[in-house]
Amino acid sequence: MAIEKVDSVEKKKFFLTTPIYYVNDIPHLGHAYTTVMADVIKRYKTMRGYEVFFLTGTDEHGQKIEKNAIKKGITPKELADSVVVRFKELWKKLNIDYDKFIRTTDEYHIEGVKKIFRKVQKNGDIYSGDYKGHYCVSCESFVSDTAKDTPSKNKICPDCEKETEKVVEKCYFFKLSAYQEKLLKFYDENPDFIQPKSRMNEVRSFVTMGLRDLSITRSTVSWGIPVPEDEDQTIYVWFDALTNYITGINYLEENENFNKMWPADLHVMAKDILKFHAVYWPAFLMSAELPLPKKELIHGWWLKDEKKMSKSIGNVLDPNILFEHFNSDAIRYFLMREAPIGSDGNFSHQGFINRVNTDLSNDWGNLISRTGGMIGKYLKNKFTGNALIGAKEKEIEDSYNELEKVVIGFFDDYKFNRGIEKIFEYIGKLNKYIVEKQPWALSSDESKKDELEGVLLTLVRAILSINSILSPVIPETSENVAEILNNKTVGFGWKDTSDNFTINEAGPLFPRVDLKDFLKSEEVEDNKEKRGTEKKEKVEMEEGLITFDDFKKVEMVVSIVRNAEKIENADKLLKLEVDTGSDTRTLVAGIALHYSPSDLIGKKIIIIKNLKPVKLRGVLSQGMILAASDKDGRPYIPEIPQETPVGAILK
Ligand code: ME8
Repeated sequence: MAIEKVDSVEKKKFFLTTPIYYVNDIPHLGHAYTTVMADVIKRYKTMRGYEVFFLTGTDEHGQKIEKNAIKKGITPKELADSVVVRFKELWKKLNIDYDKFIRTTDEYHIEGVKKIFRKVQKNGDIYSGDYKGHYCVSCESFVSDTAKDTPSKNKICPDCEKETEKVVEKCYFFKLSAYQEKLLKFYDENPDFIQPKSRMNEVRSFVTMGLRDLSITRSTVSWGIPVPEDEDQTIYVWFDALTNYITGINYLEENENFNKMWPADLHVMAKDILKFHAVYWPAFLMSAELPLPKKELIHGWWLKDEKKMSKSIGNVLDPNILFEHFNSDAIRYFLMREAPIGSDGNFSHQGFINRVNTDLSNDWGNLISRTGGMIGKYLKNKFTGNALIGAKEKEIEDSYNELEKVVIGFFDDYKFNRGIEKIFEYIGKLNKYIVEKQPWALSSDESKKDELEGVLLTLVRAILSINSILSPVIPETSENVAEILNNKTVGFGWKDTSDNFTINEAGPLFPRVDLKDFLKSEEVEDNKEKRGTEKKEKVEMEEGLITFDDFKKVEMVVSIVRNAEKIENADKLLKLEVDTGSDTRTLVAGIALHYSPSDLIGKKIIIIKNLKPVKLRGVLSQGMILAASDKDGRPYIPEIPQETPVGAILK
């Protein structure tokens, strides 16, 4: 296991890239997956002591973009400019901390591509000829170099199964065939170059079958970088695009920074573009006398309705829809937790919501709010420094240290789903520990005060420790939790925070989302225009009325009052601790003139659970008690039959 590396890697550089995405369409969940993964890797590697440089960007030349722009009646550059904004906006929303965003229409890139082209030419690997064969515009790929049979009419692309175009044109070829043996030797010497190994085997057998020389220019496509000294042709989009990995770190000047950063430590991508990265790219680099990337991490596809999510199939999910209900961490978490890196994942709304509600709302969010609630209730948010740390508490610490080693092992291997799974097993253990220790029982016995403090302190330390190793995946939440627990210690190790400190009160971190609401918003998205007109017609008739759907937005649940007390200097206010069946929370109610605390303790009430929390007299009220009110404002709390279960929903 790689844990020993922690100190030895200090200040080593780590150059990390995503593919540069085509600007023929707006980003979807598949693009988000790769980019979130790279961001998680950046944050994790930074924690491990590396100096990380993260490059992403857009691929803007080629026939696909040219055709799309013509269809839209705009120039390719106009199309690119509008789509680049969409990518950048989404990366911002998803908290992607890239260091550089490269566009292949950037001048330094264009000059850098010309430079490597000249270099490869000078080294004798480029010759002119005629290409006769088929071209897949969707993959931007010469089909006859992957399939050796004679191209027939309407040949189907073996990769995307779309119809190809017949192409006969003058071009320059790259002597790919001359690199077959060199590539096989490189794979033998670097068996970990491609992860997972199964993909390495695919690459090896593809190369073993024989490589044909590759056309690296086009004379029928004008939207591209002109070939140096032959402006009738443009450079093939893949030769142009792959070069971004070096032009993005200043290959043009080949300065100190370039020499420090290159070779890349990790190229991340999906399996659709493996051949370009594992065969063509190393061959181009060998020819240009540059070192080869150290590793390529190949993940699977997000599928929808069992098919690869892709624009041309029309089954893409725009992550912006998810933002209507979830924050960026929920989306990041789902993507990293759900699919094992090498396999495909099928996206379903149900799967998404279950994962987020179960892990983030119930397990992680609840552990924090429960712990915070108890510290507020039993310790008035202040530890006194008398915590008693017993054997059970020591065991919680030891098992965290064990867990951390396992998680580092998985994360170093980019098996994020496995590492996260282990973290959540530990979170489950902490929730059980609360049940076993029963802090509520300890709190009613004055002689057990130090033990109570020990339990709550151990929970705070465990939460802080977990919070730190989860931070690459859910960075925003991690900052909020550190804020709540008043401790911003980062990095690895058990967070042995001082036992004399105060904590801040917390609102819910991941409010639960109802599947029906979630699905409804997608429907709304699909039928926006239609609904717009319907709405106008109905609005006059319906003024003042609410729909059943409006009503359903209000989450009302039967809860039980566990504790009630007066709020100092506020005659009308009572502070209630209520158990809602899924959590314990604090409410502030303006009923103190008519109900005493003892009237309420043990009483079942109805609360509105999804009301935005507000602070009243310094106390955070997370919801509202339902009560009738007469003309003088006297409250009447409805009686709930005693047998009604806590957590029952009113509908
Ligand atoms: O291929 N599931 O760009 P591209 C998972 N410009 N990942 C997916 C996905 C899905 N359904 N769909 C897309 C190109 N991706 C070239 C790359 S690099 C020098 C040039 C992700 O916009 C995944 O990373 O088609 C895949 O490899 C990439 O987007 C393809 O993006």
